[in-house]
Amino acid sequence: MCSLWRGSLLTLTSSLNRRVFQCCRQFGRSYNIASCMPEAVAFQGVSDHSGLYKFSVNESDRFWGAVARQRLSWISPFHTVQNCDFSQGKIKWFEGGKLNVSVNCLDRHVHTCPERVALIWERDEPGTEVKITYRQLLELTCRLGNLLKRQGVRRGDCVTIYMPPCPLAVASMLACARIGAAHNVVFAGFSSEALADRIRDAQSSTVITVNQGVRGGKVVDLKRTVDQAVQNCPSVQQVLVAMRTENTVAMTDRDVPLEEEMMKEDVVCEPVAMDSEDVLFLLYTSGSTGKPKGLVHTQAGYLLYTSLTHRYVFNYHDGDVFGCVADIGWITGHSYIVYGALCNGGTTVLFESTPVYPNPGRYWEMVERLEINQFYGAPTAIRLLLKYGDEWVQNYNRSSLKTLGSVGEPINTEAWEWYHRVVGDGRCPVVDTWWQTETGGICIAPRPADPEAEIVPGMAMRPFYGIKPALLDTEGGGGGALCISQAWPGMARTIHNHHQRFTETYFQPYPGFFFTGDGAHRSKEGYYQIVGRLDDVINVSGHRLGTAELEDVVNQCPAVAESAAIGYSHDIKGEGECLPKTRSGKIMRRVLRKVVERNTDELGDLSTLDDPDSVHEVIRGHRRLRGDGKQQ
Ligand code: 6R9
Repeated sequence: MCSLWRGSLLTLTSSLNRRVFQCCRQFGRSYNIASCMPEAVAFQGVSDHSGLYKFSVNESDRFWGAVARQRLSWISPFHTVQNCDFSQGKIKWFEGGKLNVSVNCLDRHVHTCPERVALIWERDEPGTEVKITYRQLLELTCRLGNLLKRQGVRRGDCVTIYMPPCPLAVASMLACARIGAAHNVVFAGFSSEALADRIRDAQSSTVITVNQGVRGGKVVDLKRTVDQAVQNCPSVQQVLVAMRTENTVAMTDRDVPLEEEMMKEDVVCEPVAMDSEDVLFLLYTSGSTGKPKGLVHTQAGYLLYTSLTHRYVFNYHDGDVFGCVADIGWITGHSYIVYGALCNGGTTVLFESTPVYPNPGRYWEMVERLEINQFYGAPTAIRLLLKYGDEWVQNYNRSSLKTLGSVGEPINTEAWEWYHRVVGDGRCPVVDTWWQTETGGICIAPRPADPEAEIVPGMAMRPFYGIKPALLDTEGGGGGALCISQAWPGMARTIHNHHQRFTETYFQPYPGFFFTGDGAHRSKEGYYQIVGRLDDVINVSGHRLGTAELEDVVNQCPAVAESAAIGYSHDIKGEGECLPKTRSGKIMRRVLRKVVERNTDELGDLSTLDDPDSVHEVIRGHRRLRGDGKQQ
């Protein structure tokens, strides 16, 4: 009896062992799919990352339906997950659903953790950060929402916000969302003409600004720029002015002192039930042609997509401090400083300064002081800091860092390696995230992936859940025009007032696909590498070369801080260290092209340039190189 018992137990344990072993083999590495994404437990047959990815693209309705029901708070449920037709540029998600974005970003966290810090405002003056809890941010938002209503702003109106990163800017965005108005944030480095263009196109009656901005120790008269802009904007009836500095500014009848008036308002503001496809915001982005496009993002799909990518690309967990150093005036600020991070109940940093103020250690001193866990920045800043040497980084404790992110341009291998080895001490995954204003959120990035999956330097690598890339017009070697072959919830819905331009730009070049305007390669492992804008592709002796690849080589030279490669009909003979760059750090190649084509009378719209003088310097340098204009 006893031996029988022992025998059967042995049989039982050995069969269990075998089952466990099979289970591990079947799952590749042994991990629980719930650790990949809790929602995935309900997806039959999904047991690892690649299974989940396949499910997300093959069963896209089921995937997005489940995620939307679980991650967002709905006032009324949606009846249709998606209703999209690329041939008409029709993109609709979660129709029938009603929700309020500010409730998803604020109220529900106030219920569970009112004293959690929502925003850390890293002011220009180092060491003077201000922390705002979820409860405080909800109060600010409600007061502002009530003030906007008192000033006549209605559901469907569009409010232009011209402010540097600060809590009142975030509260302004959320106040619009709360009362059903759209916002149009204009980067507070744009000229009065660029601002006026955007106010006019958005038909705003209300502008919110600050008296002055402070950046890199310099005071900028933002209210004055608004005054100049609104002279040419008949739609504007009022300008709300917050006080960033103590200096008084001239106020007109049109101007409303923001803090003073909002303090008169109630801290409760009833959120409006918005349809999933109502407009959340417009965001203008310069096209390669000149006239900026007001891309339109809507409520539910955008919020869901930014929160999901924020959670899984950066492996963001409750309690982490998320440090994105972009400006709120760009899509990166909208999606990862504001909407994605707050929807996840995150603590998010608002960075007002520059990477080199008061010295090139600023980012890392801030990482130490705020104990930042995810740092998200631009290659252009990384390249700049790399040239100042490792000491500026090593002076500070960066042990809080878990993930490093890069966005905006291809990150060259030298900068990637430095970011990984020096900033991250070789222990943090670096996620090179590819996306656009048009895509709403990150579309290609090394994470999420299987645990421990490899990351190749300088490659965005893996499509996110629901993203199905396609390379068209391929010319052997796996390169081509990067398109996306099915809709995802975060994509832009139209260009404000120009739906035809929307379909022409994004859906007509490759019928049936969304065309990104970028070129990409796919490696034999299936990883994507972005090679830059397609209009920047250089053809040398019949070989298709990406600007990024050339710049990569030039940047290896220690004397070069940054470079931009462009194609023209002569040999490239030298390098410029002074580049026409936009305020977000992108090199304006169309300007360089005009210079080398000697077409300097037709440089086009330069309003987004950080330093317009750089163009003249490039022109002078180019003339010297060509041997003309030697005297200049
Ligand atoms: C998020 C953002 C979009 C354009 C995009 C591409 C370039 C962005 C990139 C990248 C290579 C990356 N871009 N991320 N290129 N690798 N990781 O920057 O939006 O301002 O609209 O610019 O930026 O050319 O098409 P946006």
